[in-house]
Amino acid sequence: MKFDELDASMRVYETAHDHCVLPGIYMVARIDGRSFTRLTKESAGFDAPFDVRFRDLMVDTTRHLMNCGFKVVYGYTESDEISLLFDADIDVFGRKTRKYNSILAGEASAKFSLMLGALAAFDCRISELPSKRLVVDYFRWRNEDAHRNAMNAHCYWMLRKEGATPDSAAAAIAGKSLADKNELLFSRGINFNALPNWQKRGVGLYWGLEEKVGFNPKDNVAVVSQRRAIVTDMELPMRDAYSAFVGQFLNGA
Ligand SMILES: Nc1nc2c(ncn2[C@@H]2O[C@H](COP(=O)(O)OP(=O)(O)OP(=O)(O)O)[C@@H](O)[C@H]2O)c(=O)[nH]1
Ligand SMILES: [Mg+2]
Repeated sequence: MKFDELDASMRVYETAHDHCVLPGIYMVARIDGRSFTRLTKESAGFDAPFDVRFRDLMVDTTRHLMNCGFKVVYGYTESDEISLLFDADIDVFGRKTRKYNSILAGEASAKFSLMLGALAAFDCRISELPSKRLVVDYFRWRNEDAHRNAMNAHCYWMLRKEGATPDSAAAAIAGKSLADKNELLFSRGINFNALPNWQKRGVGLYWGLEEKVGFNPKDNVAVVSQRRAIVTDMELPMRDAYSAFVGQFLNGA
């Protein structure tokens, strides 16, 4: 068989089931650390429940994903996950989900591993959302997941640090309401409301303008110009205010 024939006959097995997201459907990718419960505990020695060094690795990975060839209008990270909202009109790779999933998981794994100095891997999945309302609901979901995770993680690690075993700490929290968990923390002197917002709400990244001071040697004067840069927001709003905040990235789309 000639190479051209072989090429065409084999290529079909790779591409026949390629899935492309239809025009007009919003795409959101979620990239999640693989087995990070073990990674954060065993290999890297991160503080629990929250570690600023871990947060900054996730933020820097998010920034990298916003700069690696896909038009991302909003990035969001909490715990070991990253969500990316793509521009509504994105058409890179013909909107083939195979390319988005594999490239984003690969770029995140490479960037995070290089910064950590140890092997770390991420998976990736795409949500296909047919309305602005569902995009807002998606980000509300992850924002509220961050809040619940933070409450559970603070309760769990407070009990562990008091000497509870992993099983007894988990059992003590299971089935408790948010109010009960709040009380439990308060009884040990921890005011959940006063904890840093990035722990309870996650971190948002979006494009803004940054001033850059240059120098014009001809006229011997300083010149200020503006350029696009990624803003890292550690003080995200909650609930309806967060819905309105996410809505601004969909305006004009
Ligand atoms: N110590 C520490 N752990 C963290 C921090 N942020 C996230 N994690 C851990 O990251 C893990 C993320 O949870 P999951 O994604 O559900 O679990 P996973 O082990 O990664 O499992 P898969 O995603 O299914 O592969 C949790 O166990 C968190 O405790 C942090 O700042 N410090
Ligand atoms: Mg994970």
